[in-house]
Amino acid sequence: MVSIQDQVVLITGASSGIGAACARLFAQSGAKLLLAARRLDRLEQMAAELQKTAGSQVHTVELDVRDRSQVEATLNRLPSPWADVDILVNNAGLSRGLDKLYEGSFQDWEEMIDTNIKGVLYMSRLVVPGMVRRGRGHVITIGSVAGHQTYPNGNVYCATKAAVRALSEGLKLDLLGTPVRVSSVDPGLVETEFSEVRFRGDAERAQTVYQGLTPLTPDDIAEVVFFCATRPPHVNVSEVLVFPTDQSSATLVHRRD
Ligand code: NDP
Ligand code: 8X3
Repeated sequence: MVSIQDQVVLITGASSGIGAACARLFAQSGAKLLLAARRLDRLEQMAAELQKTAGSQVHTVELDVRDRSQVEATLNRLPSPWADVDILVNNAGLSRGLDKLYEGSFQDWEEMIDTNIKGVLYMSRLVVPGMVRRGRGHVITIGSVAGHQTYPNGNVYCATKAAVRALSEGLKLDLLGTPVRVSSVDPGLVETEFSEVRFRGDAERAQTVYQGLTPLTPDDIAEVVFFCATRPPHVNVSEVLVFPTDQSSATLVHRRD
């Protein structure tokens, strides 16, 4: 395992779920954290917690990854040492709705496409040139089983995650010859705020997604992200598909009740 002590780790969507778990895990290993999300209050709370528990150096930024000019302005005015990102965790993402494509909401589609695809593009386009210039870096993107298999009513969300998978692959191809690594970590069902966001705050419906099975936890995924980041420089973990044992495909889930 290679140390990530003092490396600058930029995590998008660090205010909840997988992103928050990554922040906590990377903090324990002495990384300098650059945490981004729209809910700055949550990031500040986490920064205070990590400073207290792990003595971490944390910088927080309020960021909507859909907003290209905001992303540009924010990344271009990062103070030292935060501007020199060593590890970018492209985690911010969401699903909206679970509707038949021919009945879907234009607004939901645009929100998913703008966050999941354009957000990853903007972040990568603005962060990777510095990595290439400095001769070090790692981009780790949170994809999904949904990018491997389309499920009924998943249409546009699945399409965004298939796009993320293609972008991750494309970035890796384009970085050949540089030391910059690219990994895609693609989970199945993880219990986070994801389903509540998908169903716009309907907690009861969100709960049914995980009912009767043991889902992955955000920490399970953070550990995989951390594993990718701590391999020796000659090892690039390209793609990892992680399921709960109770799930064997995008649609096949074993429920006990
Ligand atoms: P959560 O809803 O718990 O977290 C999503 C995070 O994304 C939040 O921190 C949210 O922060 C951030 N986010 C959403 N939109 C934006 C935006 N426009 N700009 C900046 N940040 C944004 O869900 P998860 O932790 O589960 O999701 C993380 C990633 O994992 C997503 O890409 C998701 O698609 C993927 N994933 C999730 C799975 C699951 O079953 N949970 C399975 C497979 C993949 P804020 O609202 O404060 O901006
Ligand atoms: C999130 C997992 O199965 O709800 O990407 O699409 S799923």
